[in-house]
Amino acid sequence: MVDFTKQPADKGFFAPIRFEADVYDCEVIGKVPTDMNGAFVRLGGDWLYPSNFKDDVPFNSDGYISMFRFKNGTVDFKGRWVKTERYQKDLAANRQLYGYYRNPFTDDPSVRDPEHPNRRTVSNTTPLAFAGKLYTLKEDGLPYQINPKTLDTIGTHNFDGKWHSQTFTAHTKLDPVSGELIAFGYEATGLASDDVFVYTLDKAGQVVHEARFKVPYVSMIHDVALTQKHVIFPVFGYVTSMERLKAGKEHWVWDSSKPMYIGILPRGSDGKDIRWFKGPERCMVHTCNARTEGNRVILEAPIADSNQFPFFASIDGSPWNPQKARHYIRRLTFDLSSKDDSYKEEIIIPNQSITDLIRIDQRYLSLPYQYAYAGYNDPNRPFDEARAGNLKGRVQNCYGRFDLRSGKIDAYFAGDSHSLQEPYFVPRAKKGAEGDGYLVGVASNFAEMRSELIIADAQHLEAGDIARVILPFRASSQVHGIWVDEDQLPFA
Ligand code: V55
Ligand code: FE
Repeated sequence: MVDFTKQPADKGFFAPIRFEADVYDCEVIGKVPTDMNGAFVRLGGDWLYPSNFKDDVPFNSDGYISMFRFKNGTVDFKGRWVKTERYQKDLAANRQLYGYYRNPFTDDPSVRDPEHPNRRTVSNTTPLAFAGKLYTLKEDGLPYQINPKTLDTIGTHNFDGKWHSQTFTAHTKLDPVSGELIAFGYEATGLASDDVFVYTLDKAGQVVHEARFKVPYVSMIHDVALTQKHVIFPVFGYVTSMERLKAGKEHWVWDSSKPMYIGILPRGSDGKDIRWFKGPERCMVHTCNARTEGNRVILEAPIADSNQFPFFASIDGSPWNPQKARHYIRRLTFDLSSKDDSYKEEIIIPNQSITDLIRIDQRYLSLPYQYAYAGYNDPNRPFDEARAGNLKGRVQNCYGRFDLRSGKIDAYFAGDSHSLQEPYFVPRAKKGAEGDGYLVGVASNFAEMRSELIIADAQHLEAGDIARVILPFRASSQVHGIWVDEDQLPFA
């Protein structure tokens, strides 16, 4: 029997949905472009059983994968839990056997295994389609392979034993020039370990290169950035230790005394020549894009001044500061010919804070580019406050296309009772000018208590959407979503 009254935060639009779904030929408002063939695949969490801890974090909920499958102007929807080892054990026991997010010491003795923390992953963060296979990713475990036709879970994947890290990041980087995938794992040799292993996988999905290095301090390396020459690793304020884990605490705590370190690893290096730059307290969970120009490495990212997550506590007990949690798109410039370890920071879009769920035209990853896409809230747009419930204060009512050269913003407004999840840029064709394509993303319609997939012309956001795919229910909430072309996966 399940008792969700223990989780006061998970109500309204954030309550678990608790069912698996199939909707054939979804209702559509407008017209779905017939040149969109493939799927928008989303991953997030939906608690099978609630956490045993009131102060646990949402990142600990069971992985749930869903997809909007596009074929010749029609869309089918499918949603399935990721049937992890943990999901199966919980379901067999009819209760939550696992404890806090990333703390195996708080697990039930029947499953407690701190030597193999990756076996308790919920696999709830990002879908990955690579070399003809579909995976779900979470940074504390190995990928789970998923059947792209049925969304059934196949099992964990270790790349023929060549993936030596215990963990696999949620944010891989596909080089659009070489077709290689750069991926890594941190806490690679065990809980709170300072080892990072970095891998290159070729187009066929084979591991072809490994690099290893140690971090200045153990931190959440959620995302990296890729250039044609370098991989960039941010290390900042979220800290952990074996002591705090053994004491039964949450994995991460924010330490504002920690400088941000940025590690720049030459691609192809074995890890020994990683170079660390150092700056003031910052929070950079996600990156936007980066490039190497001669001796300079240039990185753009949504960056906050301090702890961006209200649910991770401060090490000194100070309250969460919402002002310092706001993200602005900033540019960091690193001079590889300099002798010191400092870098330059500029805010390039100073008049609009955004969510850190930022996207680009992936065909321009690691290359010079112009546009970024992200959700944000414009308080000057009409807002149906009476119906917003617990979405109030966290509504994102716009998608913006941010021109990083001119600072100009082209905005899509979703409506007075809609909050937008992370967008994704879908190019119109395999090759083409940057930004020519569609922007897609799921809106939570809190007036109707249903989810809607928005499809807009990415070059004319202000014009409104081309189509909305309507679900007759709330879809489980998303962390990240990706567009997958028809020919990338065996959907049939
Ligand atoms: C993030 C999300 C996670 C996680 C670590 O958004 C970082 C950042 C959904 O899980 O485990
Ligand atoms: Fe992420």
